[in-house]
Amino acid sequence: MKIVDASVVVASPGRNFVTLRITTDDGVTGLGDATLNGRELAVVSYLRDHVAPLLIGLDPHRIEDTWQLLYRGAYWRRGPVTMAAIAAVDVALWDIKAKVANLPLYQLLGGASRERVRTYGHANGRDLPELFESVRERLDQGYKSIRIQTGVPGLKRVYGVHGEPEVTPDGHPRPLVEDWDTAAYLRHIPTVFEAVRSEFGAELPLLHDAHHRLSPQQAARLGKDLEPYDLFWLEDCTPAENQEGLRLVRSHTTTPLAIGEVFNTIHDFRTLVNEQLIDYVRAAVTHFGGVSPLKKLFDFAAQQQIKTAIHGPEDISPVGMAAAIHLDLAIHNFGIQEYAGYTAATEEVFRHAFTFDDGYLHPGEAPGIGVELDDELAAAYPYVPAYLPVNRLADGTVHDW
Ligand code: EZ4
Ligand code: CO
Repeated sequence: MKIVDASVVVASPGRNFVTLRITTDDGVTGLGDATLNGRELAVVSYLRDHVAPLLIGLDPHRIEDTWQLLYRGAYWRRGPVTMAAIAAVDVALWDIKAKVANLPLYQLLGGASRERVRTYGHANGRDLPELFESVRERLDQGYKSIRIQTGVPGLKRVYGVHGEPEVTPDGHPRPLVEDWDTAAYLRHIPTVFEAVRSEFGAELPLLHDAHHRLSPQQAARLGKDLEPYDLFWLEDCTPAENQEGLRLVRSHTTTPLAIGEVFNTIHDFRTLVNEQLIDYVRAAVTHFGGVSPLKKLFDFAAQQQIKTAIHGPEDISPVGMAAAIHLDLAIHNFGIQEYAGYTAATEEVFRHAFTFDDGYLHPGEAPGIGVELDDELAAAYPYVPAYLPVNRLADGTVHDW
């Protein structure tokens, strides 16, 4: 069996998605997600110009060898563009292998370790009434665990509470500018969790994403202040390139910690895992080089009683999400899966076997990862230039977003 084609489809059914399709001489096809929010076309070029020509003629069954060839063969290691491109190849090859075996991918990863995959959803609100309404909406949809994000008094726009996109006079989009004040945030968030607990009770698992905005000392204080509200986790409390910074946070609080959605190799987690500084590893299949390296990370994390929580925002395509759900079902140290859901247009472009029911996901029993891309429909949603927001302090200084 040989690879005869590797092509990239860019579609924007509500937001941009980049999908790789690999085709074999037997006519079997596999899909991989290569979406890197705000930098999509860099990965498109990496795949089209540099990777696709190398794949032609290779044996699609040699997944590990192809992964090593792309990772080591580039010489230039790591980074989100490279690792998103390699991820798309890895997942497309797993899709092909599982289709040829006539098995859903999770069966090739060891088979099911559970019946269904627990999820959490996002609740957002500018103020408490809006937030409570959002929580109720998620509960009505079946979610059993909920991430809480709110506005902060005095700030106009904060992560998770969406604003209007901005456009230059010549029509090119600009990143939305949000504003930030760490002191106001640290004062406000514990009052939000107190209110949510008194409205929704002690048992509802609650999460919060600090989105890389705090120093280790500030994160330690927030973790302590949130202890009475029994969080499921506090996410990305610091920009964790400085892994050693988590020692300070960890030594001051028992609030569980989750980190890793912007990481792209196991090396980014080395100190965090070896010293058991976090409780959940949060890398995405799409940004971490695929199912193959993510499984290695999860096995490494398991040795320190660390669980998994694959990144699953709206900007991971249903292809990347499907791969995640197969892995979630198969591994032993699964923790929880983030699942933001998709627009109706996205659901039409990407037909998927995975299901969301009563707050739980299941990958389905279709051979492969169980996703088909409708090219004709995809072509009706061309690429739309778009950026992630940026953050500035009151004096104009850029802050982490
Ligand atoms: O901001 O994926 O936990 N989820 C997140 C996401 C990220 C986006 C960036 O593209 O933090 O919403
Ligand atoms: Co996050």
